[in-house]
Parts: sequence; structure tokens; C-alpha cells
Amino acid sequence: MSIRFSRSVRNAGLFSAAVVALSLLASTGFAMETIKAQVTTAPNVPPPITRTQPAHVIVDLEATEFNGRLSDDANYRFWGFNGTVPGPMIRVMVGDTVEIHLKNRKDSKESHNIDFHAVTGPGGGAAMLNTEPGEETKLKFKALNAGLYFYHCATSSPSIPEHIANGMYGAILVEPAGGLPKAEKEFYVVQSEFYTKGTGKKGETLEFSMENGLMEHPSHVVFNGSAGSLVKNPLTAKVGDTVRMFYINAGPNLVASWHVIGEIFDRVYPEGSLVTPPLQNLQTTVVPAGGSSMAEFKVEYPGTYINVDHSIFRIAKGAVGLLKVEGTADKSIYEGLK
Ligand SMILES: [Cu+2]
Repeated sequence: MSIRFSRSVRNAGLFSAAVVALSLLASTGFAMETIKAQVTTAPNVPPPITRTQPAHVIVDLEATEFNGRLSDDANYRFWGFNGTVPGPMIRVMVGDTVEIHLKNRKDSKESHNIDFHAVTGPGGGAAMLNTEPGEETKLKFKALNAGLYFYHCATSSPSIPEHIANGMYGAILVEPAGGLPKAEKEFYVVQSEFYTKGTGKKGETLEFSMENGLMEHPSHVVFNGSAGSLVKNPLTAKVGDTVRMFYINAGPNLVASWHVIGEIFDRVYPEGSLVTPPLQNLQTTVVPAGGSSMAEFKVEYPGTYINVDHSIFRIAKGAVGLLKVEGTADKSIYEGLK
């Protein structure tokens, strides 16, 4: 009896020690798996998260300044992340600890940082990420809230709007616990506008115009960084697919009236709220500047569907994209009659 008693006391002691050790590991983060985030260039989306436990996720980003195509007629001196406009899409899950490693390339002229709308903390992280050319800064944050969030540079010199207007933005998806339902196709689309000045000569590299920005008078309204980028490289799907679009409106000024011509959004998660029941059967949804929306729709009929901002004159400024759907036509759904 006395032996049994002392064994149970000893076992209880070992158990307590194990609990303390595990809690210490959990509180210091060592118990979490450390992984590198797989980031993607628009319109591609990182693969869905299959793990069930939060992880320590490392995200590598680099601020760059580069010349690129804005339209068939003009180039632009972009500022962006990882050499693209928009910047990469990041996918984590709620509860993850995210570590941002932000480099600013040596040949940059400006200092850059990032304000993540998914971050709880001053400046959305920008205060910790001011990065001079040739330097690197790091930020660790816990993804407390699930949602589809915008991120952007928020450096005050020469001005925060100029950093956003030049292309320094992207998306971070914080998946809710249990993940998102299966979708055959996922796309990352960013709407944004550009405020430029130039001589009007074909092929010139346009400059940023603060005056036009202040008047909210954009020369270009585009999807994924340049006029017609999703016309040159359309999104594709097959009849029967459920398409999920992660839609960001980077602004910097305009509110978007997102619409896909010939489709009806089966489900819309307004303003990127992924923990609120979706609205159903919507035609056009508002996406605020500096905000997002997620929509899902099953494609039932083949053909070309056109992504627009239904503030429709913006089509002439570049806001048009294509979704090409292949498959068999069901004439009970759609048919011309003689
Ligand atoms: Cu910047």
C-alpha cells in the first residue's frame, strides 16, 4: 500500500513536470512547427492549409523599385514587393505566429515598411519594419483574427499615399480554424488605380502625380498591376468548378463595385469577413479602398466572363479582366433562340 502510494506520488510529480515543460514550450513557441510561407504572385493563390495546429510561419518580402508595363502605351516606375505589383499573397491560419523578414533592395532610393491590416499592434507592424535601402527588419505577430486582409507600405517620406499609389500592396489571408471549404479554383485579384503625368508619347515611362492623386483623378484603373493584364492572361476554369476569388481593393482612393458579367456570386463574404455567414446570390458587391471581399461561384456554362468595376467608365482606364470557362454547354441554362 505504502509502495503504491509513493509510486502514485512520484507519477503525479512526473506528470506535473511534463505539463510544466509542455506549457513552457508552448509559451515560448518552441512547440510549434516552424515553416517558410509559400507566397504567390497574382493571380495565383498559395495552397490551402491542411495542418490543424498553429505554426511559426516565416515570410520573406523584399521592397523593390522598378520600371514595368502599366498599359500598352506606357510604362511606370513602380515600387512594389518581391518585384511585382501587386505584391505576393500570403496564407496563414488563425493562431499562427507570423515572422516577417522585410528586406529593402540595395538599389532602392526610398525607405519602405509594411502596415498589415491582419496585425494587432501599432501601425499594423509598420513601426517595426522601417527599412532603409540595403537593410533588413523583422516583425513577429500573432494572427488573432481570421479574414482576408490588405497590406501596404506606409512610409511617410515622401508620403504614405505615394507608396501605396506606386504599387506597394498585397493580400494576407488568415484562414479560420478548420480552413475554407473546397474550391476547384482560387484566384487573387487586386484592383488599384494609378495617378500619372507624362507627355502622352507612346511608350514613355510615366511619373506619379500628387496633384491627380489629390483630385482623385486616376489615369489608370487596373487589375493585378497593369491595364488588361487579365485580358492578356485570362483566368481559366471548367464547367462545374467552384471559383473562389480573393479580391483586394488597394485604392488608394476609389471604392470598387465589383461585378463579373454573366455570373452571379453564389456567396459573398463582404469586406473579407470569413467568420460571418456569407450573403448569397449577389450581382455586384462593394469593396472599400484598403479592404477586401471574398466571393465564390460555381461556373455552370462555358464562355468568357468579364471581371469589371461596375463604375463602368473605368473599363476605359484598364479595369477589365477575363475568366474563360471551358466545358459542355447546357442549353437548358442558356441558349439563343431564332
Ligand atoms: Cu514604400
